[in-house]
Amino acid sequence: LSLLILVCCIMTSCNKKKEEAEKEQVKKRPNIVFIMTDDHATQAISAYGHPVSQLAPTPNIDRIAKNGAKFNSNFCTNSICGPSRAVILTGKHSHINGFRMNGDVFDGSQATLPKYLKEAGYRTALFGKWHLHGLPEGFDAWNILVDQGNYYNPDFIQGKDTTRIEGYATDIVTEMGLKWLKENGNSGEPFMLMVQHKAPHRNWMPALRHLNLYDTVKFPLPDTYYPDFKNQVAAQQQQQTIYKDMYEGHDLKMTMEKGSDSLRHNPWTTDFHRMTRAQRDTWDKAYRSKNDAFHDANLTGKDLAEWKGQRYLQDYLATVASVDEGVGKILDYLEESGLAENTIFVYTTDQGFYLGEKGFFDKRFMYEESLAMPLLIQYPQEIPAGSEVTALTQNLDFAPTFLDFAGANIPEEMQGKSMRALLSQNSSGEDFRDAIYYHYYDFPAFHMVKRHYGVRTHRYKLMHFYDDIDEWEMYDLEKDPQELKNIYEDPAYAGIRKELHNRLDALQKKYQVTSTEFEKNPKEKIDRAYKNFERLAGKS
Ligand code: SGN
Ligand code: CA
Repeated sequence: LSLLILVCCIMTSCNKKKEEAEKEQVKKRPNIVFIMTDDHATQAISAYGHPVSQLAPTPNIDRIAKNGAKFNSNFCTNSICGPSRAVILTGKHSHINGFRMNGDVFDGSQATLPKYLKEAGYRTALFGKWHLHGLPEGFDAWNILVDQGNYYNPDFIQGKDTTRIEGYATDIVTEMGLKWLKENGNSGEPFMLMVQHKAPHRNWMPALRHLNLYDTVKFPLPDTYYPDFKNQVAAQQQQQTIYKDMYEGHDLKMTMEKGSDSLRHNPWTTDFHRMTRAQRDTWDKAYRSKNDAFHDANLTGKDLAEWKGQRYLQDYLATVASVDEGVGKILDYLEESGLAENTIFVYTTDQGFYLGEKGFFDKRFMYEESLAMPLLIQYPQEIPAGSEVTALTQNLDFAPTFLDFAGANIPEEMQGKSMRALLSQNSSGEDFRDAIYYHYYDFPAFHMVKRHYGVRTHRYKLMHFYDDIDEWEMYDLEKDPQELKNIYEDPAYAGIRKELHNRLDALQKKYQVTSTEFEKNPKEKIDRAYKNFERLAGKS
């Protein structure tokens, strides 16, 4: 009997040791804090060096670049909100995960990053913008903004309840993330926390403390502010030009006349009407003198167009200020609590954005500003401080990368690649991928950017706009980084054009793009949409 007891004791102690060792293993797996904003242009992050961002710096976001890696050629696969988020969750292109455009409903039953991480023993949490319709799956805790979310006093969905929370969306979402971190960060299990802001999405409403932040700053407008769109038919027909398509009230916060606080064209009651009286009073007071100065100036023509560009940049960048403060708060907490060392900290946004390049706001096009996504990652244990990654990476690669770091299996069916080796070896990654594939579907829709797909290599880009037009565009990004000269018909580039077509065909084959992906819309539907948007803009 005593022998039996002895054997039992040894076995129990062995098991305990094993359990402890396993726990230790689990503990060592990195946490992931993923902060994603909505529509944050690379040009508006000072670590990327664009002149606009130098006048409106983002010191906290820049900390990540200093401590870790900055990606210089990171791109989305489909430059629009819901689709980018679906790609990030699944590691699969839009035509495979089924979420091609904003109106689609995400099939939540499919395998996703949080589900895989949960299986691997991670705790998972999500706060803020979801925008995939349906409710999140695979998260232990979540609280999401309704649809696009509102800047002031936004409605949140948690479980079955929808609740309006008084305050400013960016601050509320940051606090939700922090609270969860404080309660769960040191539980011993690894975790993934996703903090997803509305800012700096349209209609660019800054926090009350930032309403006058950039009033005295004159931001440089791009030298492509007045393009001629020669041989760029889709660009000729878009509706996202600052000085033609912004709503003077809703977007630019312009008032009817001097001394008045009533907004000019503002087709929705959703944004300003939900402010409390006190919030609205502070708001009106802050905008009154700058709006009155505008009325006094009597601007027309280019002066007016440029004034609008300035107002847009001032508001847009002021919404970024609270994002940056929030990032700082979360970074501070990770450092103070000792969690930073073992946490992969990611800052990104759902797609790029225009700050007046080609006269544009919004995104959607496969041109550089909206194709590019800022991406900064720090992880002191594996990523050398101050790294720069020039490999052609995509949002498609996020899920495989996080699973790789978590020591979990990367499912075969994921179409992206782990970027872990790029990060840990600080290799230039020239051979990581020689070309990326892109496909945008959301037409006819807001801003009327035509459906298109294409390929981008390190140096060239080829794209095809289809549906109610049939137009090819090609750019030499080394000679023409602003993509002003369409060289598709240029005989000097005939060889390269052929090569790019071959690459495109090969990528479509690799990613299983079938002919059903190129469906055209009925002409009546397109005509109706043009009319509807004209009416909404107050032009007819
Ligand atoms: C809203 C915006 C559009 C924007 C889409 C998609 N208009 O409709 O300007 O392109 O969202 O944005 S708004 O006046 O209602 O804000 S996305 O980031 O969600 O894809
Ligand atoms: Ca977006």
